[in-house]
Amino acid sequence: MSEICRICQFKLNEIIHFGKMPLANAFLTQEQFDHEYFFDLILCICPRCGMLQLQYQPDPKEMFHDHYAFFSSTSHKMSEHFLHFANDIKNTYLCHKKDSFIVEIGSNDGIFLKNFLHTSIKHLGIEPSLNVAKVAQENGIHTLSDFFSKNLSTQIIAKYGKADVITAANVMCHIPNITSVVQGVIELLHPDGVFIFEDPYVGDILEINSFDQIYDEHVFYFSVTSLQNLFQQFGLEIIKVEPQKVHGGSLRYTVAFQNTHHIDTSVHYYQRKENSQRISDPHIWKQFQKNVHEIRDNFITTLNDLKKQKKSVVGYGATSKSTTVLNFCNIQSDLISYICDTTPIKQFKYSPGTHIPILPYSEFQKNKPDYTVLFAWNHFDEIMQKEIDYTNSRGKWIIFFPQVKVL
Ligand code: DWN
Ligand code: SAH
Repeated sequence: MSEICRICQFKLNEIIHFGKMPLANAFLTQEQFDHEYFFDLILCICPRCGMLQLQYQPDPKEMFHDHYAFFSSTSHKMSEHFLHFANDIKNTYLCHKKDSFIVEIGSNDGIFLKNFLHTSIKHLGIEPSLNVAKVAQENGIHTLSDFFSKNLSTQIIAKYGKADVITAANVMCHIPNITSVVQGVIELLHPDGVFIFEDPYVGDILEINSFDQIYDEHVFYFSVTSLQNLFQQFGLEIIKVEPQKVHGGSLRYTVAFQNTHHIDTSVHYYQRKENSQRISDPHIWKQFQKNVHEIRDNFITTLNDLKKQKKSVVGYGATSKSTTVLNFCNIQSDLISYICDTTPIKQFKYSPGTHIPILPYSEFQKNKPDYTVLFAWNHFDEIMQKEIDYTNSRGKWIIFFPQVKVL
């Protein structure tokens, strides 16, 4: 257990203890039920630097390996999101440079870097989960299958030189030794280069009660304030902050060496906002804790009522996030008969901890249920577009943020 802050070594304050949890992406077979791994999921805050973090995170090698279950390209909207992201970078930072080089940390199946194929921009992805990295490699995307760290950046420089842009999407918040990552970025980044990353924003988690963002892989929950505290120790600064609609509300941070770039007003805007919200104050999180318990009770009551009425209820999207909800609420297959998901590696397995069957999407198409719990709520627009016939034929959706609701 790490009861001290991973960044400033100050004693952490507990915000909420979710109880025992399995690994969010450890979908399993029946034979594996008896050997399932559980750990204590405890969200804490550092009263000194304001960084929210897990008290304990399982070993990264247990989570990211050669059978990692999340493939980024399962969402068309996310593919569009990364196309726009790539175009922004090309237009803002790379168009006037010759021989430019971009590195992505946590490149997964190549959803972002594919936009740099067939251009004059050199690219490299760093992705420790071998099975997803292989998909990228098979599509011609240069990918090194390893965990990014200070040591790795020395090897990258020796082979490819310094990077003009380093990106990371939904990755920085996964890495416990974040100071080694920042040191690696400092070494790898060209003196006038930029490091751009995005992650779910703690302000949105607080605002909409999205407690399902809290699971093993997400060791940190960033605010602008806590990140500034981190970066200033290393001679870096945030020069721009841009809100993103993806993953239930994220922020994109552009970071550079101190005094090399103009600081956008968005940075001051978020700092002031977080100050007035008192986002780093442990007391503010008491209300969040209350809301989370209320959502849990209402969700269980809703599902029990539907069971009494003999309604059919299934889940949509076997997300990592659903592992927290299902285990925290102890929901099993008597309340949700299966979860449909388009990812082959998850299909015909069982959800971690509460063992609900995961079935292919075709099952949902064949037998339309009365009620569907939208576990992939962050892809709401995309899924509503796709399922318009279900909704029009009186299929009901259950969502749980900011509170439990039947649509
Ligand atoms: O941070 C992380 C984010 C980026 O991705 C990782 N730690 C793990 C993962 O989190 P997640 O599993 O909660 O991500 P998603 O994108 O919410 O997962 C969506 C799931 O739903 C996937 O398994 C694919 C599935 N899906 C589907 O079956 N039909 C998704 C869509 C859009 C669909 O139409
Ligand atoms: N960037 C993608 C994937 C996010 S999921 C997207 O936004 O959709 C998190 C990814 O980070 C996984 O593919 C995981 O294997 C990778 N990852 C975890 N720890 C890492 C590390 N230390 N260095 C690089 N990648 C890492």
